[in-house]
Amino acid sequence: MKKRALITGITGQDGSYLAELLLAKDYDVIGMVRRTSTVNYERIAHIQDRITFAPGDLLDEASLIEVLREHRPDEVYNLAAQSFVQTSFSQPVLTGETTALGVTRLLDAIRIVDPDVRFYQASSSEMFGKVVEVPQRETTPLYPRSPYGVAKVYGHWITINYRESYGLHASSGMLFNHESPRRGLEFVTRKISHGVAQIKLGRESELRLGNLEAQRDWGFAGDYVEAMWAMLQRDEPDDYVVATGETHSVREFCEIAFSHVGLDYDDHVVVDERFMRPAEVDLLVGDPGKARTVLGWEPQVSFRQLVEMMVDADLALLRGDLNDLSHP
Ligand code: NAP
Ligand code: F7E
Repeated sequence: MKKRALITGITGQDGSYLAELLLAKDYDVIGMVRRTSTVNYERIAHIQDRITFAPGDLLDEASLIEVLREHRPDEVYNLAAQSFVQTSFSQPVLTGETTALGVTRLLDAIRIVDPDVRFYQASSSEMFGKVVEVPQRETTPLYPRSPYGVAKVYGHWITINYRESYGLHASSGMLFNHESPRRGLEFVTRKISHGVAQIKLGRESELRLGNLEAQRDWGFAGDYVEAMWAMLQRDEPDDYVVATGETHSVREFCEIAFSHVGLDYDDHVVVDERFMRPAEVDLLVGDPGKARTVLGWEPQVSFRQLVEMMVDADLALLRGDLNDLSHP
């Protein structure tokens, strides 16, 4: 019998890579999509005809119950969220409804429809925020620094609570930043790679950024979805940090991205207060030891390879060599 997986957030960066991975493993893939005024399937256009789409919204529990009743998945990957930290400061209540309470709605729908479903929650390194331990591991105390981080802490703990209260096979991936050519343009890595490509092609001259000293543990999204799948194949549900174990600053990302196309970031990057946050997460670096030992997971793409892959993809996209986001 073919396994069946439901992915919420299938139109997002991670949803597209996870759908590719599960299709390659011969799963039936059900993608939950919310109503939008225009279709936004750019990241999954190349696999769209192999996915079954199901209408639903994390804000509406009845729609989640309906999706589960109709499609009866074996595994549910909850990737949907209001995922942009900056927006969580201007829309804290919406962020809480989606990123925090949305997890409860989905867990409750699973409890009602089929408590044997295996559940993955997309937890985040933003939960560590103002870090109290370096590197951060599964047991590091949480200290979120944004409404997004606070909402993810809620989602993380409600997942643990449903596991302990109702015996659900519910696991959390505490994933550090992961990027790709399919990353949203508002996130700093893609903003830089896209900006570099625009400048290289003579369409822009400057790139306006916020805090260049922030440090992140950046990996490749295509590697990280492998860890999500591996967690749900374990007999016992659990929580895992997924990270590279290396940290780099936004400034370093700029240096490599600009120099890859023969430019100096100092000639083009302008610091702009508008992109600073009310409270910042200064340093993140994860310890992926448990994921390595228990899941056998290892990241394959290095920091430099990631930066160069993103710049090359944006150059190709802007030159018109690519017409969708199905690469790499
Ligand atoms: P993303 O590209 O922003 O995708 C978010 C997805 O959530 C989109 O498909 C979006 O649909 C969907 N969504 C938003 N609100 C929804 C709602 N009310 N109901 C149903 N769907 C909704 O995010 P990502 O980078 O792929 O991240 C995937 C998950 O991992 C998120 O939960 C994120 O918070 C978490 N995470 C990400 C990282 C990272 O570095 N990427 C690290 C740790 C954790 P539309 O296309 O319709 O907007
Ligand atoms: O910011 C700094 C900014 O928006 C990274 C989400 O996927 O990862 C992501 O959250 C850093 C911050 O990602 C700009 O201040 C400087 O320190 O790319 P970001 P994030 O906030 O780390 C976590 C793990 C998630 O879970 C989230 O869903 O870069 N920065 N200048 C800037 N950031 C942005 N966006 N734009 C700038 O101009």
